Amino acid sequence: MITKNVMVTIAGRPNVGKSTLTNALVGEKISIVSNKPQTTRNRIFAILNKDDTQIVLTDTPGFHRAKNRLGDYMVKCVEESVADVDVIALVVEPIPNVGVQEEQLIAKIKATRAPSILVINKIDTVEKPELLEVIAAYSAKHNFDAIIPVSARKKQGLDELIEEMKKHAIEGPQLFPDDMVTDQPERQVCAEFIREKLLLCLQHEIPHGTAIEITRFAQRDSDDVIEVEATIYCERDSHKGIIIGKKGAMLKKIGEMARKDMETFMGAKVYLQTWVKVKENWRDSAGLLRNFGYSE
Ligand SMILES: Nc1nc2c(ncn2[C@@H]2O[C@H](COP(=O)(O)OP(=O)(O)O)[C@@H](O)[C@H]2O)c(=O)[nH]1
Ligand SMILES: [Mg+2]
Repeated sequence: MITKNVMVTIAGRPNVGKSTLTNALVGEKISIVSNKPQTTRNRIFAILNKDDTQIVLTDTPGFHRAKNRLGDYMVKCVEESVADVDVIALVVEPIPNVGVQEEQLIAKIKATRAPSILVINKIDTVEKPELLEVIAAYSAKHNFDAIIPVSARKKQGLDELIEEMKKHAIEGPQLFPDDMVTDQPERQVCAEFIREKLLLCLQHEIPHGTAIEITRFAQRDSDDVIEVEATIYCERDSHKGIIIGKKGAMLKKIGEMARKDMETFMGAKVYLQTWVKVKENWRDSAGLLRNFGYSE
């Protein structure tokens, strides 16, 4: 029986592993991951129930300077998520000096006076003495309620982190139903899987200039297969050619990988069809941003 809840914002610079950690904590892939900054565009709720407590994690786009309307929206998502939370989990690299972005986030944490957990991620990449230096460097900057070293990738330290989050839970209603792992609709998660594969397969600015629109999302009556039709928007004709690839090879590869993730997420077979279209400057068009789900 759920009798308590806690809202936790996962904060941190791009690429520290916020989305990987969110997925590892929930045990399902909800938030897409890549080695490129600004992978996450929306605020995403991830929900996990542990004993009597519902933990609602907020994965956010990393904090950055907005260069266009899409950027404005992403920054707003971060600011709003820091405004109304019970606990802030600051995720950092296992590097023993506190970077400028971390300094800024720590200043925000101090300003909100919210309880804070320092999560030192990627401990699979360092030795113990180095980790101790990281702990010392951050302890000197802020009196964190707890410091938890983890490896989101290797799933180490997660139970300790969950226990720490639970300590901040308050008596209250169950906010989301038992079987709900995210507030994102399935079609949105599916769109994100395609974007993740674009980030994985394509270089430089191309994936950052893409957006996905799911134009059909329906379960077939005859065999329960879910039919998904998606249009990938990009900013230039030359990008379109690259996304499609020689004889359609790239688009096929992207589609196959995305389909597998969709099938795992929804527990059903998926029939995916994809198209590529050019829409210049969509990142600065309020109307198009709304179409792609990047608005309140
Ligand atoms: N070695 C290692 N890499 C990790 C770990 N967690 C995340 N990563 C990698 O760091 C990169 C950024 O991860 P992501 O979750 O997208 O970061 P975000 O931008 O903070 O959401 C990806 O290439 C991940 O595979 C970890 O615990 N160990
Ligand atoms: Mg992310």
